[in-house]
Amino acid sequence: MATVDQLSSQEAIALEDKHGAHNYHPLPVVLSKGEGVYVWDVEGKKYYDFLSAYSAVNQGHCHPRIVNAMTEQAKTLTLTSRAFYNDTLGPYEKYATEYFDFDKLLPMNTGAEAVETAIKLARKWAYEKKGVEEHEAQIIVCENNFHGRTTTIISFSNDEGARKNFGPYTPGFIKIPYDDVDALENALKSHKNIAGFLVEPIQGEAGVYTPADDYMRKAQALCNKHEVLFIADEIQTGIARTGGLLAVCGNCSCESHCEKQEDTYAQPDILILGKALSGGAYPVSAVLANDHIMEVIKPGQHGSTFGGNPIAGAVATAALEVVRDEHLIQNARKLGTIFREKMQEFVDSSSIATLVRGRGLLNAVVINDTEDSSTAWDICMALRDNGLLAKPTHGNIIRFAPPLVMNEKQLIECTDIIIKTLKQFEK
Ligand code: IF1
Repeated sequence: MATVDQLSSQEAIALEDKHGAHNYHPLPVVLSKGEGVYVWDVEGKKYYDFLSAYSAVNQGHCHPRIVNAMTEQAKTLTLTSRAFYNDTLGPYEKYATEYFDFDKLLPMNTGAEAVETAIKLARKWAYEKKGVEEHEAQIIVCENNFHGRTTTIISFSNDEGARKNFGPYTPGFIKIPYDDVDALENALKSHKNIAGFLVEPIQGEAGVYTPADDYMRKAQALCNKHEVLFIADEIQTGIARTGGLLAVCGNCSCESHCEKQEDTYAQPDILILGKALSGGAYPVSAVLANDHIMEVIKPGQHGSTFGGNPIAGAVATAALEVVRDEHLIQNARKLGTIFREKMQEFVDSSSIATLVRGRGLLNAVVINDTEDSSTAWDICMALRDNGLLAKPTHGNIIRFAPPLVMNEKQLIECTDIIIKTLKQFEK
């Protein structure tokens, strides 16, 4: 086979185009190296990464501690399957359950698998604990959700591209508007077979749509009242990204764990994690719940060949340690505030950017053009040329989510790049 290390960007793109399925439309930049907040393309040009692999690389690219945990484990034992025990899973489960304050963890690999796991868990709990009649369980979800791409998950999406011609769809989901406590209450009152309410604390794909500060707390209270499981998909928002250990923590002030502030804090019954659980080094996801819920799953009823494998346990433990030891929650909160202040100042006098929103270091800028225009894409191309990588979501919204190991000086350099670039598009 031909050596790949001398590929030019054009050649790499041509190869993917010819031999790969066209299920993505990437920004034309071919990356070959990453370190901390930076990535480099094959021609050696350096960029600030403002996507962080959709918030998987919160700890920064190739974090030495995570890479070391991974390579040491890879040299020792990689996979046993769950037919046998291994000596990293137990310690990892103990560490992670204490970290997030749950009794039990169920390990999977990708985010979508973890969401599937949560759905199965909630349904089984509804039949066996709540007494819902067989095959009647319903799960409430929100409009414009993004929870992954399995057949069941896209069944309750309202994104045409994600759904169309992939049917028949899995039944058992009720869709309500996001950030609407009354709609949730009505749904809970009008259906008696509800197992759970599955929700993103901030809707990432919908354009970093940030709900009212008390939405999560009120939703949780309603779920409790109606004996319905409150299921938080923190795959994108969790693990320091939004300036709390979890985004359900709202704007509470976190040290190594959340101070459970009354007005914003919500404790999910089922917590779904992925992405940054490994710092982007490896596909690691997890579902956490307390015993009275998790105990409905018995041997043979759910699992995965790679779930809970030794590398995953070693990598996830290191990734969580980095978040704690490097105070990434506090850094995301501090830098997020600076980012929004700087961008708001620009937005106030800009004709091209109309709005900045987000929490911690998960932010978005809304571009003053229609959803089907190419303006946001063109801006991302110009950002690329100016040394910063970001991606549009929903046509006219640009998401800005750098690794959380960024420092203040770097962030200000980045807001300067972003503002300078946006100014090129001022009408
Ligand atoms: C892609 C979006 C982000 C997620 C939430 C579950 C999953 C995701 C809240 C599934 C995954 C990713 C997948 C990625 C694009 C990306 C994304 F733009 F589509 F919405 F991050 F914003 N729940 N989100 O955000 O996790 O199975 O992918 O591990 O390429 O599709 P997964």
